[in-house]
Amino acid sequence: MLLQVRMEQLRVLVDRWLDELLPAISHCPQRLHEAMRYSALAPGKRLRPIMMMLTAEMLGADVNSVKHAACAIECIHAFSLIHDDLPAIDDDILRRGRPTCHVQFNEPTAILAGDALFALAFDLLSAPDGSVDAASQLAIIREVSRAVGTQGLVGGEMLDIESENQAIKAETLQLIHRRKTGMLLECSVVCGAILAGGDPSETAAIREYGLQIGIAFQVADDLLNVIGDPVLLGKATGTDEQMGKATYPGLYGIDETKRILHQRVCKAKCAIEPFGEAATTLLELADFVEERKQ
Ligand code: GRG
Repeated sequence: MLLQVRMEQLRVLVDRWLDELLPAISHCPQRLHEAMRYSALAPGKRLRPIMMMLTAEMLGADVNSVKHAACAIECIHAFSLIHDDLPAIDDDILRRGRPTCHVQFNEPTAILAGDALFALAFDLLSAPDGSVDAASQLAIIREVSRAVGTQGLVGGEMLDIESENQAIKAETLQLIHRRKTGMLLECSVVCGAILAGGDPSETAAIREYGLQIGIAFQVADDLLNVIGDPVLLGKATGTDEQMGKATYPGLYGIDETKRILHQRVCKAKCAIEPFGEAATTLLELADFVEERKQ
């Protein structure tokens, strides 16, 4: 099956799950629930849950078996986007082709919607689930906590802010990209492997795939911020330069950045070669990360 068709099937499934698991607007506090649903259900790629589902599938599990964890990761992603767009951080007005959460609602509501999505994520990860054993559930909670904390998203965002308008070294830039973006993508595939009962060597190979794809994804994001189409992306371009952000095109130029991106994608594909034909979709997904326009 074509990768695009499979991704679209899984995206629709994730949206159905999210619609079911997010609090209803009719429940109090209605405005908060409206803001949570506005951001979490906005048209995005759902790449992290899709990667988790494809990893579980590669190891022989049913995609439905990762439902709660997949939605938890997407809630955390939506949370990070809401907070990233706030006036105190990037001050963006457009996300996923729509006004950002604080523009559509207001700043306090956006902050609280992000916080509530974060809490919902851990509620989903820890919910009693007959199909997952307690040890695996604890392992994924730990994995997600680490991907979000000071060594993950939050720490990466802090380093990113501190690096604005500074001349930084290549290693620092890589660290920022790995933490700010890479860790949640890596965590998505590792959770998929844990939930599917992957053995330690399988999980290590999948972690390496996630690590490389995670960095590649942010390198591609840097490129798209320079040469991408804002209509396709659903957000403004040129913002990194305006904010004095540390980026790969800024440090290496466009051509070298494309070469680095290709190198990361090759490393990712190499890591999952041992899975043979079962890895076909994740291999194609690696190419998608390199070639994506949105
Ligand atoms: C505690 C979760 C948390 C966050 C607070 C604000 C912050 C710290 C971190 C920001 C992290 C961030 C927004 C990194 C950028 C990652 C990135 C490239 C996002 C775009 O992902 P896509 O392209 O978006 O998958 P869609 O809209 O398709 O889901």
